[in-house]
Amino acid sequence: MIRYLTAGESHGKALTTIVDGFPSNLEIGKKYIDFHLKRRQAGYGRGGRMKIESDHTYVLSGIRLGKTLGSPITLVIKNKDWENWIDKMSIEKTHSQIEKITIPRPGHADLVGVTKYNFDDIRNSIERSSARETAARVAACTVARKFLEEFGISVGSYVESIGGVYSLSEITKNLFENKIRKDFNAWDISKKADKSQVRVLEKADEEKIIRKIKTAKKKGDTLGGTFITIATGVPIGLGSFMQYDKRLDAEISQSIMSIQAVKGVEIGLGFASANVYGSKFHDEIIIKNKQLTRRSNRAGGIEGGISTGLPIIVRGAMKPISTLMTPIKSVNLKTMRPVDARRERSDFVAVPACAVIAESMLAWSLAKHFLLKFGGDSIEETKDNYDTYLKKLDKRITDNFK
Ligand code: EPS
Repeated sequence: MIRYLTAGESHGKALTTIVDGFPSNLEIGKKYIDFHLKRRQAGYGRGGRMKIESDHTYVLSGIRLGKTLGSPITLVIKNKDWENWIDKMSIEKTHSQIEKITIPRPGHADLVGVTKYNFDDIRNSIERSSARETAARVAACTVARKFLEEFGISVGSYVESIGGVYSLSEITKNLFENKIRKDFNAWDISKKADKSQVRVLEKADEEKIIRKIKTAKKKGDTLGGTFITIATGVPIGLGSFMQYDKRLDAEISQSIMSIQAVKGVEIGLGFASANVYGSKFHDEIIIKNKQLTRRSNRAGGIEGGISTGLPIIVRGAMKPISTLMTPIKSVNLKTMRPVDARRERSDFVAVPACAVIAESMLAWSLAKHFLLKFGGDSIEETKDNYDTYLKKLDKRITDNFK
């Protein structure tokens, strides 16, 4: 069983993650992890913080001579901005006058955090609830991504809309209709999206979306959006219907929903499926090139909590960032009087980054189920287990139903 924890405050000295349970001999290096960390930092609409940080990892354990040891992998990402926060984030009591934050931002974890944890300073809530934590997640999940690559499984993502302005790509339609090339690779989609400042696939739509973000910025407002994350090369059989918590769709939904500011997740055509006849939704089972397959993939690659062997398609919705430069109303907890919510340096839009985080989280969920099914102590043993499964797969149905 793989697992990871993250630790660290947004303006603390560093973010840390311990990744546990991956087999030995997986080839991975700092460069590969840093590459994906950099992708998380990009995107038009981010705030001043991303100009300060240049996220990269310090590997403290678990990797030797370019390969995993099977031991816990410790990754540290320093917060450069900490230098500017040494007093405010002091571990020891300090004699400096530290301003307490008393005005919560609607939509952020400020009010629930101080209520739940009995704080007298909203800063104590802000620090850990901040999406800065996702840098550590991306680092951890990049180990999972590399692991999946060894088995021909890749993940990718793109932005579908920001602030209601859509970039509708043929690719989305073709994915749901199972009309994609056999050698289609989810990572190729990400590579294409990464070329756009807002991570859309249609270059022509980029301008419209940037204009919308500029308008939001001018108004001191923020925007959210939707993104799609995909995995290809996933074999049939990951997940299970035997128990509620073994369902692959449940696992994936939780991991996407756990990303800060995500408010909606759907697998396949999700919500749209509720509005159509069954005959217009379900993926017909057909034989193509002597193999069982589906006419469409509206289920998004999962039926009965188990992967079908078609691409996994997940759509996520991110709410607008809750820190507004033209704030909405709140209450000063010190005076209990109505006031404007507090301004805090933040992003205006972070949907492009959120898509990268979601693709990383998807990689983690898939690696977890892959290892539950095929896990060995070394990568070689895991490959043997997987190869045996694949070899017998086609014969299973034909033999059983003879
Ligand atoms: C950050 C995500 C956002 C940024 C943060 C860095 O976090 P939050 O959820 O708190 O808005 O705004 O930067 C800051 C906290 C800051 O001081 O600018 C990230 O993804 O790294």
